[in-house]
Amino acid sequence: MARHLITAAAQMGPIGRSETRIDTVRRLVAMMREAKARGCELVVFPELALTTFFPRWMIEDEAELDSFYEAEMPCAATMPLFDEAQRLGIGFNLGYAELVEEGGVKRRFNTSILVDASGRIIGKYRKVHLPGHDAPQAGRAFQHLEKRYFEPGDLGFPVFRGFGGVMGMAICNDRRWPETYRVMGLQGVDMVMLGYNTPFDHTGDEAVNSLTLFHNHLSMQAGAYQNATWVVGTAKCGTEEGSRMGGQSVIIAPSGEIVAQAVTVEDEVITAKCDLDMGRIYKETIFNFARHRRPEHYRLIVERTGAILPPEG
Ligand code: CDT
Repeated sequence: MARHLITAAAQMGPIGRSETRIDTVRRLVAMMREAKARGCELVVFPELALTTFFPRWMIEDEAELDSFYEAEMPCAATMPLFDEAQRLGIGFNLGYAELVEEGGVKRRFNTSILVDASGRIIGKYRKVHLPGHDAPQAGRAFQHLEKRYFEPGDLGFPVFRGFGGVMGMAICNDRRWPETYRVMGLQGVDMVMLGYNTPFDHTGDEAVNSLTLFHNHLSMQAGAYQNATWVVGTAKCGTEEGSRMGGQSVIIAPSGEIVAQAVTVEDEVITAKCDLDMGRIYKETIFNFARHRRPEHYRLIVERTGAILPPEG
């Protein structure tokens, strides 16, 4: 029997700094309903989907900084999303800033969760690859202070059984690193869900910045194909508090082909009927890892040269 999973990427337009969780959750619920009306069983929301992308600012007041994080999930403000998921019988993947208190010490993560159709959290992931800086950079219109506001995820890249397959999560900058997909690929992942917030000015170099949308798809399409997995990439985009961010949310098949793509930079739901068995042909042939990967040789090459770079001269 084919394993079809009708999946939505629920792209978000900007969230203003003063927007409340209640307003934002209302937007998420509206898109969840639209996804359900289109027959979806799973909806993927963006990274940090409950607030504006606050790492663009240096925030010195701790109480103000804390206000962007969730100390509980669900809490009163996010409960309507869980209730609606349960009522509709639809699962979701949600990104948010997580605050944990351990022995009186605050720990902060850029987190996403996977919630099943009964409203139960069945998986959690904490972003491993944190871009940007830990201190403000001179001369920038917008900062990117993820290294200041989060610590690297400590959960690895786990996969979860659910939705008829093997499900994995990644968050934004993770999508640019082959290791992200490969670690999940080695665990037989069928679908990687990831949300992103990608400002166009993220490198400070105009030529590179102009390739922002190309690199967005390039990374995810390569990750999908090379690991024979579906990838659902969902943006928060548009001009948020003056910062322009890329959209073009996509659903990508294990062939590397884009099967659905957002055309606005606003709240927009895109859907696809994803055959979770579509990756099997690739997993059994060209990307049969057990037969064709040569990890012992990769290690030998690094050991012999003493480095990854070729020797000089
Ligand atoms: N949110 C996030 O990870 N954004 C980065 C761009 C900023 S790099 C300073 C990304 O890789 O899309």
